[in-house]
Amino acid sequence: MTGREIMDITEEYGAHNYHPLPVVLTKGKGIWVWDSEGKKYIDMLSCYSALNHGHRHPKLIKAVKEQMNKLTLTSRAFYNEQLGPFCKELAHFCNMEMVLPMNSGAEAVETAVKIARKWGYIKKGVKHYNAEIIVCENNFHGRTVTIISFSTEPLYRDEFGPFTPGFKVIPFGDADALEKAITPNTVAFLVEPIQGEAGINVPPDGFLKKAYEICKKNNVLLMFDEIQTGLGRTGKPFAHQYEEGVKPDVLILGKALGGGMYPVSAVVSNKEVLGLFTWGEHGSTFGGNPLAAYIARVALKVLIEERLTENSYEIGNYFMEQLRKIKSRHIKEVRGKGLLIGLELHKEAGGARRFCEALMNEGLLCKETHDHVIRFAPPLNIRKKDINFAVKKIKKVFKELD
Ligand code: IF1
Repeated sequence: MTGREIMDITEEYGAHNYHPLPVVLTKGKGIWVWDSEGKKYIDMLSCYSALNHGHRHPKLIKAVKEQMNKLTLTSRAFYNEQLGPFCKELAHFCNMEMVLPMNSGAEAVETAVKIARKWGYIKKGVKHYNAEIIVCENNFHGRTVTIISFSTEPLYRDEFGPFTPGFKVIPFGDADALEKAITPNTVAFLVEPIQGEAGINVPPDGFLKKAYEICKKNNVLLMFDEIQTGLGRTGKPFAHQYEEGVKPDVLILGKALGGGMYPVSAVVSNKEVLGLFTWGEHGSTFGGNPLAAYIARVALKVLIEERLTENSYEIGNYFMEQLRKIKSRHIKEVRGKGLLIGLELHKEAGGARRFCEALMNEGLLCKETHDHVIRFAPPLNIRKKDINFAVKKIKKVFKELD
């Protein structure tokens, strides 16, 4: 089939819940992908940070093959040899005590919501069913009915009610609003340390620290959704580590935990919280299967061994510096941390989509987020010379579209 035919069949038989760039990818290796015509691109999206290790990392391929040749699924009706070591290694990596594995990010967020409510009833003494969870405007935590119930984006929400109650929304980055929103029924504050989908929004310095202190003082669980920002993406193992002394009660991970191979997500917390689940209360057919668990173990190992986090920090800072040097009347701001970078255009620039299309023609695959932000989030093992190549192309596009 030609690229055109593949796009047509996808639109004919696949639901139209996406609007992809007109490129059909057929192969990937490291930071590179190839389309159906053999054209080569740098992947500047990394599957929304699920490809922190790059495409088809050899050590991860080896892990998949090894485990596939041994055992793939067991269900949680039985033990398997990978789950325990995975939980231990991930807990240690997060400086926490316990892990509950799931598959998609949204499932992990749902799991966190459930355990926060249970903690509220059992430990905090909130009356059934009065538990409230505070979230932020412009949040993105996934697509389930409960999660979109507290989305503030009409597109994600409006046609899909009735909604799950029990959520309160405050402005992102506003510690005073958090303090005011807390009531005796508040069980948790759920927040992305950097808002990804909203346009790579970095909160004001000190916000996470203040949120931590406010939560401590009021006996409210602090839950960080680091599904997108975690595992080295922002130049620290976790984005919340940019602020000293901040320790979440619950950490929600996904995307890159699967090493670009397989969906793996997890809720990581302490025994006081995650220990409250008793058997039968929660679960998943695929969550914690030996294939997933082994892949995630190797994903963590590679992240550490190959210093992907450190590279993300160094190269991310370099990339951001270079982007800030680009002179164009269209650029409003370049922001981010590590290799999670947003370039915001002025409203008059005519939208980010046309820039992404022009970048695609130059061999860079980027995706706009909302209408005016171009996201740059390549695999974390990208090198300086690849960044130089990319910056040259980005400069060219801004010159041409000026
Ligand atoms: C889509 C954007 C990114 C997430 C955070 C939970 C989830 C996500 C912080 C849910 C997922 C995704 C999902 C994907 C595109 C994407 C996205 F386009 F919406 F803007 F990354 F920024 N928490 N993010 O970022 O995880 O259930 O999908 O595994 O929905 O189109 P999931």
